[in-house]
Amino acid sequence: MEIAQYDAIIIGAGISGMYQLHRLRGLGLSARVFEAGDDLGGTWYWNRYPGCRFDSESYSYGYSFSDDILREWDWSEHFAAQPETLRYLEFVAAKLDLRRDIQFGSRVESAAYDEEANLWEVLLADGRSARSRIVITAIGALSTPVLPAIEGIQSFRGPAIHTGLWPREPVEYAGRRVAVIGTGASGVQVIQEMAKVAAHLTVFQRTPNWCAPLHNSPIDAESQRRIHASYPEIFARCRETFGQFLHDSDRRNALDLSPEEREAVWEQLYAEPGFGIWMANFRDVLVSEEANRLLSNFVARKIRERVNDPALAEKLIPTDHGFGTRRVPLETNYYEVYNQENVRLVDLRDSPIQRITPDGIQTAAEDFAFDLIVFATGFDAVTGAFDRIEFRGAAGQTLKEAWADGPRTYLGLQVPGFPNLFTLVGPHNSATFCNIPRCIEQNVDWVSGLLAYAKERGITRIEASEKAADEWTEHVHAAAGRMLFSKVNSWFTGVNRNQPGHDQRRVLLYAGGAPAHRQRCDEVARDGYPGFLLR
Ligand code: N01
Repeated sequence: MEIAQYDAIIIGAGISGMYQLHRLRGLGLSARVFEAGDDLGGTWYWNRYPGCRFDSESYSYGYSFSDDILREWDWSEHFAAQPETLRYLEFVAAKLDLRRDIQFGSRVESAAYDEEANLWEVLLADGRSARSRIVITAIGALSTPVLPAIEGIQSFRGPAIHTGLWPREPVEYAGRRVAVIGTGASGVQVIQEMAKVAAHLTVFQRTPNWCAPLHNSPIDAESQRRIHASYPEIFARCRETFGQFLHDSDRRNALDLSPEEREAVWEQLYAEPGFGIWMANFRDVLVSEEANRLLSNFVARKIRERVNDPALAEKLIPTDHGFGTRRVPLETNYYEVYNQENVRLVDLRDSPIQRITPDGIQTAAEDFAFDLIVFATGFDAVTGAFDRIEFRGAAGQTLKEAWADGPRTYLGLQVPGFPNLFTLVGPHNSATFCNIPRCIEQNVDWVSGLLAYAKERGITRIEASEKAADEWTEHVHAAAGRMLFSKVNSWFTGVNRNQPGHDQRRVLLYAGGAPAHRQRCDEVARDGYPGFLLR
């Protein structure tokens, strides 16, 4: 059987894979996208749980590269829900005629570099294979769902579904007895949605998170007109902010202001839509324990005001980490849900789950019966999607082995020993800590620039040097070390209590900010790609 060969193979047909395909076509390269799902959309294909929506302003999230796409698409809400985002990505795919180069239902199992041929051999789960000179991973940072390590998990008789593997068919929850395990961003969204109609909703919380109001609203005709007229300013603003959100940090320090002055700012941020309370806050609140404590006290007061039962409010207030040191779930009436008769919080710190039974969940204190269990238990973040594929590099070493002591990359985009392999959304580049399509576009554009440079010069082998990777990795560690989040267990630091070997914190994210990452990448491009061995 003849093995298909392409200039480039892209793994994943989400936001990054779709745009990368478009750019490779523009370079005149043949490309094939292998996508595990039956359709495109990545995150927005898999996470179709009730309540799933943006925490980024819709118009700051869409692709910026095409005036036609911008002109022809109207977002209906300031923070659009998942079905609309998926429709948007389908619209983009149709507009750019992307589907003809995407192969669905094609999970990549391994990719091995053949030094002699200077080609990657990519093997799919169904046994088919293909070859290419270049492999580009577009596999997401939060795409490997993890079920909780709870005894009896397979024994439950009813539907038991992870938020990140939500089926296309409707799941009945109105009038049912529902359990939700997990209170991260996914849990919060699903809880506040299902609580509206479930007969009874029981939330199993192990660690409370600091949540803040989303303040979503429909986009009226006048706002729509203004958004369309100001796309250049919207994207220019995003380019300059730390996480490429519309919210830019306040240059002042909370600790330099009087209590009245900083409280006035916090009141305003808490009342504004989106991530302002996290991203537009004083610049010391995510680096100074004292400033962070003051902000946490402010948000704790808000939670106490919103939850009627004072003892319950205390259970919802984090005590083991400060505001913003884990990803802040944005919410709509999340805290008020706990004032409803049909909702109950089970604090697993008081009574841990012992097992899942055919009828429901058993804690140390009680037996619960359910019709549906929702696992909002998160992902094997950032490196999980890489670990699922066996990447074998030039010296026969696997990527998993190369990253055994933590990821080591150059610019978060390449790894020594893995020539012509590019990681669009992966450890140590800004995309994992970003209004993600903004950083995706940045990374895709940069990789495409490098491939164009190589094509013009007849370069067929691109590999990051050991020295460049050491320096970048050291820089990434130093940037993370300054931030309070690096001292907290969460997916940011790679801690996952459901997975053996994931109990130590690792440096996964680039915390130097998206503008700094772009500047560094642009300098490298301008200077002829120092740090890469080009042949
Ligand atoms: O996952 P998480 P997520 N028993 O890891 C709990 C993005 N996102 O899917 O903290 C009981 O944050 C776990 O408890 P603990 C966003 O970047 C974006 O919610 O480990 N509980 C935690 O509460 C987000 O940060 C959007 O003690 C268990 C929860 O499950 C990222 O995805 C929307 C448990 C997991 O929280 C991940 O969010 C949604 C167990 N055995 C997500 N195991 C938007 O943009 C785990 N937990 C809108």
